[in-house]
Amino acid sequence: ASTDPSLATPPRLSLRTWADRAAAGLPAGVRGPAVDPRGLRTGVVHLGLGAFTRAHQAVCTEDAAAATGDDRWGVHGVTQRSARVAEQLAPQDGLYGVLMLGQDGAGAETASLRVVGSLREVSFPGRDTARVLAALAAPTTHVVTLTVTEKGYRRRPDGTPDVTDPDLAADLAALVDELDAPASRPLDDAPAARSPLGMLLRGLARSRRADAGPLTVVSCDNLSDNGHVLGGLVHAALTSPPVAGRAGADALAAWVATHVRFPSTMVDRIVPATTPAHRNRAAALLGLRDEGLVVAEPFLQWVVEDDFAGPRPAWEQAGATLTHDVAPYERAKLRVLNASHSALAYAGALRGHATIAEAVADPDLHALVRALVDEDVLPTLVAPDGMDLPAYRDEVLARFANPATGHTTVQVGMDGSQKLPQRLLGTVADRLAAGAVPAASAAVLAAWVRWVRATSAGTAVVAGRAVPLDDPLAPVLAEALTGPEEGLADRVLGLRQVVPPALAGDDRLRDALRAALAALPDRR
Ligand code: CS2
Repeated sequence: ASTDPSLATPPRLSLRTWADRAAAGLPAGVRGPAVDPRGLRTGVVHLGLGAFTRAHQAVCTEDAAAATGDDRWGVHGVTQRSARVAEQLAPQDGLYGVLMLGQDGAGAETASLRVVGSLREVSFPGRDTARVLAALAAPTTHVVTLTVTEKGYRRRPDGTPDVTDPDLAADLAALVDELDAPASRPLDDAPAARSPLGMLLRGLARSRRADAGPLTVVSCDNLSDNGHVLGGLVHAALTSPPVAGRAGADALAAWVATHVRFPSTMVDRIVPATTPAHRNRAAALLGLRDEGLVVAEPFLQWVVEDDFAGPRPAWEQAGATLTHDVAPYERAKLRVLNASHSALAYAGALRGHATIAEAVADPDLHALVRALVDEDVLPTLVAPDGMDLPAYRDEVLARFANPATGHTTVQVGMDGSQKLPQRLLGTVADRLAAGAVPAASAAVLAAWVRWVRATSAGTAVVAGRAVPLDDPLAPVLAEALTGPEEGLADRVLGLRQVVPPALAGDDRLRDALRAALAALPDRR
């Protein structure tokens, strides 16, 4: 039987198939790498090779290389726990597409695709730790970037690293072993790194040992003050047990203090999980199958603290803002965008809305977000240079309303215990300190609590599917937050891993949360 050739799976994206495709002429809306990937050397190691960095930093880094002709800035991407992304990208020579989905002025959907070539090497720690450590210690590596999500930092509420975390503990043991090793001992049998912080610390130790020169470590996660948080974790890990007191630990801490910088950054781009439908759509545009495809809205923003120990890509030539003070940008983004996102995720999912776009179109939820931003958040912000905060709010809500990306409430709702302290509880603390009761923030907290209860009880259903609780603290949350209504607000505020002590004892917050929980009963 003959098969219809139009139904055959198209060939896989790679340097060769891409070159053939480009030679045959590209359709409108499809473009290739801004630089020839084969000409790039590796100057950046990225820890946490998820979808976000592929749609954000890797794009800016490529554009910076294209704008300057500087070929030092290929990226070596390192996955976290799974080999999947490495397996998707290795057969594609690191090439992947960014499918940009938006809306034109008349509300019609727009789609374009860009193949990115800045990712030159891909590693999976379970297999390639020695290779990653060597890359971190290479004199040609000047910048390490990270997107490892909030939970990836293994940070205790007091800002110190959680050395009881088994993965970090294993990495610290490996670090101690290497610090104790005589300079003559070869280090090529390194155990696999299990945590991003552990990989970084071990890489820094190797870098010092190799006298590889200065290094800049750039956190690109949604943590307030992310650079200082990461620098603080590195410092604390090196100056407390089990590492402190080892021969070499003090020297390494001192070397880090003089050779390594940890600038803060604000990153922004909505990047939903890639679905099979997205892949089919990209294949239709590209004529090639792309297993590494990522999806993004058209918007992209990056604000980077200009505090580098050595050379860096000229990201300012690729649309990034280099500044001496990232904090006001970061705070505005976390408190306006991310807090509203979480509000829509929890309140939306509880109402059965599958996507953020559906949730923000629900008048009650739109009103909740407006109250959150206008009454609680905006009074806590100082506008960064040239920024109009109400206009920023409107732009954020318009981005949320873009239905094209299909960003889901369930995706944004995951890891609430890690996200809410960063995006919501700072606002709450500031409003209480100013003598105001943040009622809308309490309503968002209540929505999270209802979502935790529903997901742990198995009664959360979105788009016809039961949704489980997806949170690294799931057992703790289920234990504390399920059960009787009586005392629920106290149990929420008593969550030490989530709620800082100053808020836990605040009667005004307790009353506001009680009222909010009463107004939003469990759904059955
Ligand atoms: C979202 C963010 O999933 C989430 O928690 O709020 O990933 C958000 O899409 C990005 O921060 C946008 O820059």
